[in-house]
Amino acid sequence: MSHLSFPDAVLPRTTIPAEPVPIAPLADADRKPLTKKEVSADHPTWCPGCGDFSVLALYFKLIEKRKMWHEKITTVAGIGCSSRFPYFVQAHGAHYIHGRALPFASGVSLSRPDLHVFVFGGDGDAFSIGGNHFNHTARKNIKLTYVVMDNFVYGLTKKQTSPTSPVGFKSKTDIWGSTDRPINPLKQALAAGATFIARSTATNVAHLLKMMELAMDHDGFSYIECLSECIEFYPGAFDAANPRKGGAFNEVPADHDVTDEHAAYKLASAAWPGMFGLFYKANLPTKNANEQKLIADHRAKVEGLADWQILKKSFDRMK
Ligand SMILES: Cc1ncc(C[n+]2csc(CCOP(=O)(O)OP(=O)(O)O)c2C)c(N)n1
Ligand code: SF4
Ligand SMILES: [Mg+2]
Repeated sequence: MSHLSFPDAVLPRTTIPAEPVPIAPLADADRKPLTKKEVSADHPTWCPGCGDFSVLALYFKLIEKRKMWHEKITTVAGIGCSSRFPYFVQAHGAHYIHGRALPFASGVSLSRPDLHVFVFGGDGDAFSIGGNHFNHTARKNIKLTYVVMDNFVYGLTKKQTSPTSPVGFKSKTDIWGSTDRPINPLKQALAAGATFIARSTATNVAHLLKMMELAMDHDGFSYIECLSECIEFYPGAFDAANPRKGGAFNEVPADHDVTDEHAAYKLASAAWPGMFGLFYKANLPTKNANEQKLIADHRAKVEGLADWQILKKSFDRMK
């Protein structure tokens, strides 16, 4: 007996089936909603009191409420304090390159129609380095939800002026105060062709959750501008929008026609602290649907053909 063989008495008695036995997947109706404990990963490394905590907590709530399962949750971000988001979600996701979260998320969205992709990030990631991608993802109407946690500053790199910092904001890049007019993210989203535009704040949790649900249900590019305070480098930035700090949370008027682009633009021009709610929603074809149609049309043209016949057709076209 070689040292590699075993006497019969110690051989395992389990019979290995020739074919793996498939485990029947649980029907969605039989699955329990994921709790925060089941979907939260590493302990968030944000500063205590950072507005981003509440956005994360609401995302967990949304996952539970809308019965999203681990295999369907896709959270993408770029770089920044806010962009650490996917680290803290125990599911699929990517912490991608600075400003490039949207192209990455677009690829996921276009190739996996069964998923709803969420993208989270900051004002620098969205409107500085990622500004071009914001415009193109909006105009292409790629189905995903983008929540910009806007704190009017670069938090991760310790206080530089961002595209949304107000004139006069003193930072490491503008020690005498910024002289550049900030962008208005709502107007930019409208001009770029976004088909869902909402505004909320991390301090009004019921409102933000409602906006996230509406955004998720939108068939197209849904954008939420969410004020989220950086208590370290811009404390008090959003007090004017917080009734608990003596401010006013002015909602978009109930009679606002969300399909009216010009009315949305006008509302987006309201004086600081502006309005909160759904500004604009249009039902237009998504790139996802357009691409699926293109693929289906091409497949129909070559149905039943062998690979060599498809190749020959291509060569014939080139003649
Ligand atoms: C290509 C590149 N340029 C610059 C940086 C440095 N950087 C990291 S995060 C950041 C800005 C983050 O600001 P924001 O998106 O507003 O996120 P916040 O930290 O405020 O949440 C910058 C400039 C980088 N990581 N990569
Ligand atoms: S630096 Fe600002 S944005 Fe970053 S974690 Fe701290 S409070 Fe939040
Ligand atoms: Mg920021």
